[in-house]
Amino acid sequence: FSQIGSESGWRAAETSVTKAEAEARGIDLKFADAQQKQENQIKAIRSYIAQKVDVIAFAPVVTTGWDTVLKEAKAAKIPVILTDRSIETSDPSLYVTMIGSDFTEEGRKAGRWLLDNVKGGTVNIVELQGTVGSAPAIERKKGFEEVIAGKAEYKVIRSQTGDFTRAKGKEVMEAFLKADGNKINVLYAHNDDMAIGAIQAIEEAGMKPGTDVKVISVDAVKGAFEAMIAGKMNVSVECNPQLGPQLMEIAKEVVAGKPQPKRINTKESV
Ligand code: GYE
Repeated sequence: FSQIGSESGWRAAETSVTKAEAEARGIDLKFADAQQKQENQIKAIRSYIAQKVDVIAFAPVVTTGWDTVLKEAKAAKIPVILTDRSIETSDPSLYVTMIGSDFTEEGRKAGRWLLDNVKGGTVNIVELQGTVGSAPAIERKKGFEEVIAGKAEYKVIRSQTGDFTRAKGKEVMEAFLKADGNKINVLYAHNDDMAIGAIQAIEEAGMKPGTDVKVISVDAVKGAFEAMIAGKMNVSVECNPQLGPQLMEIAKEVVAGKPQPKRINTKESV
C-alpha cells in the first residue's frame, strides 16, 4: 500500500485502520509513506512490482501521471486497487476498482449548508483548497461552485491552496485576512486540518471564528468536533477514512478472480 503521507487527521485515521485491518485478516501489508510526493509513490509501486506482491493498492496524491507505472504493474500481472482518490487515465483497464468518497457530493453538501444557514445580503467567501491537482481539491471545489452558481450574493473572493495541512491553512488564512479582513464572512476549507489552522489565524486577527467568520469544512475528524463544541467551527461534511476493511475484502476477492465494479463509493453524511 502506497500511502500519500501524513498530512491530516483523516490520513492518520486511514493509515491506522488500513494497518489494523490487514493484521486482523492475516494479510502481509507492505506500507510506504510518500510524504505527499508523487515521485515517492511511483518508486514504492515499482518496488512492489519488483517484490512480486499479489495486489498493489495506493492513494494517488494527484490525478494525472500514473499511466507509465500502472502499465508496468499490468505487464507484471499485478492487480491495482485505487483507494480514496481517483486518477485520470486514457486506459481504465490499468486498475481494477476505486474505493472512496464522492468528493463532488461533499462539495455540494458544503454549498447546501451555506445556502440554508448563511443568508441576507452579500456573503463573501474565502476558500482553502486541498493539494493542487488532487481529486478531493478539484471535486470539492467543483461541487461547492455548482451549488452557489447563479446566486449572485454568494461570492468566492479568494481561493488558494493550503495543501491539506494545518500550517499552510493558517498561513494562507493570515494572508486572506491581511488583504480582506472583516470583509470575509465565510471560510470554506477543503479539510478540517486547514480549517483548524485558519481558526487560529482568525482568532489572532481579533475576530471570532464561527461567528464573525462562519467556518465550513470537510472530513469530520476529532479536532473538528472539538472546534464545533467550542463554537469555532459551524459544520464539517463527513468523509469516511475507514476504507481499510473494504480494501482488504476486495483485495482478497480480486486475488480470487471475482469481478469488481469500477467505482465503490463510501456512505457519508454531514
Ligand atoms: O479529506 C484530507 C486528506 O483524500 C479524502 O486527503 C482525502 C483527503 C482528506 O489530506 O484531509
